[in-house]
Amino acid sequence: MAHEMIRSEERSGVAFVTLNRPDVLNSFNRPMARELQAVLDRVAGAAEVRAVVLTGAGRAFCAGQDLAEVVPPDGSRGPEVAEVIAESYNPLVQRLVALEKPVVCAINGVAAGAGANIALACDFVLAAKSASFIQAFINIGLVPDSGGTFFLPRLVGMARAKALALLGERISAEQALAFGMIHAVHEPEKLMAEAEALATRLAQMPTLALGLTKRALHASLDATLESQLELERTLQGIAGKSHDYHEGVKAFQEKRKPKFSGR
Ligand code: T3D
Repeated sequence: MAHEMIRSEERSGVAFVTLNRPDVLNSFNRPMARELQAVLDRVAGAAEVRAVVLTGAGRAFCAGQDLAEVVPPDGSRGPEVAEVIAESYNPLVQRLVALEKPVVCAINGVAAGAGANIALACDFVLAAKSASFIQAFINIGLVPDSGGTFFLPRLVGMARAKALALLGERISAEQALAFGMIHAVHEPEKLMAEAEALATRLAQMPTLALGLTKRALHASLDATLESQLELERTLQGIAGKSHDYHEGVKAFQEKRKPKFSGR
């Protein structure tokens, strides 16, 4: 695609999306956030894309907001912080959560600030052993954004979430794994192959059911048992009418591997 700050290519049903501002550790300025939003919109509407890998170019995953954009070194006035959140980060996190296709985030280096929290909005986070995570906000006098105050306590518990957000210290990929913040850690040279293998496997699964499962799990975070049971009934009603459900059952009965089309 003709994007500059976001590279995007597709193969075997997987969209590989790369944050591409390596000189500033792939930090987000507003054009890059807009490009990523546009890529996610395209992926959402492309039936042939059945899984996504999100990663960063160069030595970092993402250093969060480009601080030169919001506080220009020449002393000129940058955009309002709340405006940047509304335009850049909230729509990104909402798109990642609402995308009814699995997103594998491959953390190839440091993930700081909004970069760390955008990763947490993905469905699987794989990190290189050399990668690290920092809730960098407090170090510059800000509060965590991009869903950090929502996802962190749910993933790691309140005590660890407070330590991460209030101290702003860097933690290693291994620590993030031990905290239950991420899915797996790999040797740096194997990270992309592992991410591709997982995404390719997901791209051959029943995409509709994966998307509905993702929707149900997210809805459970602020649901009652009653509302969740009702949602499961509704979503199962949709999945039960899918081509892949019929193929799955037929394959089971015929003692063969199912061939899911995503429909
Ligand atoms: O509008 C708003 O502000 C609201 C939005 C908030 C969302 C947020 O994400 S707030 C948090 C913003 N991010 C940070 O505060 C992180 C700042 N960066 C760092 O703390 C460190 O760079 C890292 C821990 C991420 C990595 O450290 P290190 O030692 O590996 O690299 P470095 O030398 O600090 O950085 C390398 C280059 O990238 C350097 O440029 P130079 O000197 O080579 O020309 C550095 O200035 C640049 N860079 C790193 N992070 C950012 C950045 N440039 C702009 N913005 C950045 N966030």
